[in-house]
Amino acid sequence: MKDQIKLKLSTLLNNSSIVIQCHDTPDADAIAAGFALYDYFCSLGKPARLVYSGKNTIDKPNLLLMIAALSIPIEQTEHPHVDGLLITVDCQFGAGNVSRLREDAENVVIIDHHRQEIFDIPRSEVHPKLGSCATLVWAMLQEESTYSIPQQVQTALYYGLFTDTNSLAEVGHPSDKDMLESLTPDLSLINRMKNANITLADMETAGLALLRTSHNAAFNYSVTAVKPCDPNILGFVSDLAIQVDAVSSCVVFNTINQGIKFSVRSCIQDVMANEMAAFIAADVGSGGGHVSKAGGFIAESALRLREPTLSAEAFLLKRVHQYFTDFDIINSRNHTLDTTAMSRYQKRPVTLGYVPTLDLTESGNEIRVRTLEGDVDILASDSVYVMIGIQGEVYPIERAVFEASYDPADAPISLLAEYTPRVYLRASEQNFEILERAKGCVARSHVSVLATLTDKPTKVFTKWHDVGYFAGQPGDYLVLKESDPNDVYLVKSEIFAQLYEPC
Ligand SMILES: [Mn+2]
Repeated sequence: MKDQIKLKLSTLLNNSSIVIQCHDTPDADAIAAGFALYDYFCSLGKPARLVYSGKNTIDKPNLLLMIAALSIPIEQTEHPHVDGLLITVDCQFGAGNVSRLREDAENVVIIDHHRQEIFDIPRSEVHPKLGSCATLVWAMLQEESTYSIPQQVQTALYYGLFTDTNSLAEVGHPSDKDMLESLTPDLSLINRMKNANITLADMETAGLALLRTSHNAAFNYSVTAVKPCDPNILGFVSDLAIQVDAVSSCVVFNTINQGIKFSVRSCIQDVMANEMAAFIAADVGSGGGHVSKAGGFIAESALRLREPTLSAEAFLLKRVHQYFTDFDIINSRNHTLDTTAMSRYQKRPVTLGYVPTLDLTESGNEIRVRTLEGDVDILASDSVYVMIGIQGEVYPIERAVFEASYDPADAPISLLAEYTPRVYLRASEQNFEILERAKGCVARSHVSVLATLTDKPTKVFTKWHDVGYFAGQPGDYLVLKESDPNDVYLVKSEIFAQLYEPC
């Protein structure tokens, strides 16, 4: 995470005053992220204000409780312009869900985790894969050694992620997990807020939504539209829908806050909820989570550009149906690929990383490696090594296979990864970046493969993974190892040329 953040908060301290603005009709995540920034600046003696605008005054019981119990000094303002630095959190200055507190875009900073829709503000930190804006601010605060996060701010950050991910059910990004493990929130307050979250009107909305479910019997999916309400209702309805025998994956959505918020659930291997959520939001928003529960958000403005005449419901139904009809599914153990149409390539001598598991901990101990794709648990043993690919993917490899396929290399390892994998050792309560212990290695070049460009979204069930699959977009490469025709996998278009060359 930290190598992805360009803006250091301490560089903003030279402004004489700072206004932090949440989106209109603020939610817990916007308030939490704003409050953490407010506390950071104030603790370093910088005058700051935490504000929101728009016609709706905060009135949800859980938010009122959060603000009172954590002493969050948020104010509603209609002042048309502010001096000093303006930071918009959980939203983007100039977008439709946040009132403009200033005519020009000068001295503005954006800190947000939605899909980028404003491109003319140079100081923007926009990370759409994160579960909450609270996570982003937390990661930025990790870079500030002069500041340690007080407990009421920790509680706010925790609650921001909690409410943005359907009570943590849809958490998927490794940085979200890192933050959860590092915080010590006031759990009794979290519990009180959790039980003041849904109104009687929300409950009635959930009941009505259940009557408006459309079901597809060919693919066993359902789509449910919910009237505007608390986003947690989406999780509640989808958790119920997935229990129906004729439903093996479902999408529940509503339109709020200038966009579409949706939850995805799946209980079958052929559909990973996080990957389905990313597919639904592709080009118009962001989606993610984990294999059985996920969610996402689509910005109204992006949807209008792409599909000017479709309603939100029609768009959702179209994308969901596309998801079930567009994919090629390839099972590597049992495929009928036409290898005569594929070209021959060999592996380039790229430096990968490896660590013998006994360099990390004693034999028999559990090693958890946290990656962008999820946590990988490995048992330490003399015969198991850990491999680290150039995109930060991590997988165990038999020592004997490693020694037959790779040569040690002195060249440094560099990753093109959004998140540098971390090692968690429960036995000794340590955690650190895996690259600190990794050595370099290079594949022996005699490995040759057959590969072809895909022209459709493709799911590949590899021989290495019993659960789940790899999902690729058109333009990715489908690769088959010549020495083992059952070893089929996908390589992202942007890294294929770095890993393989024609032969
Ligand atoms: Mn948010």
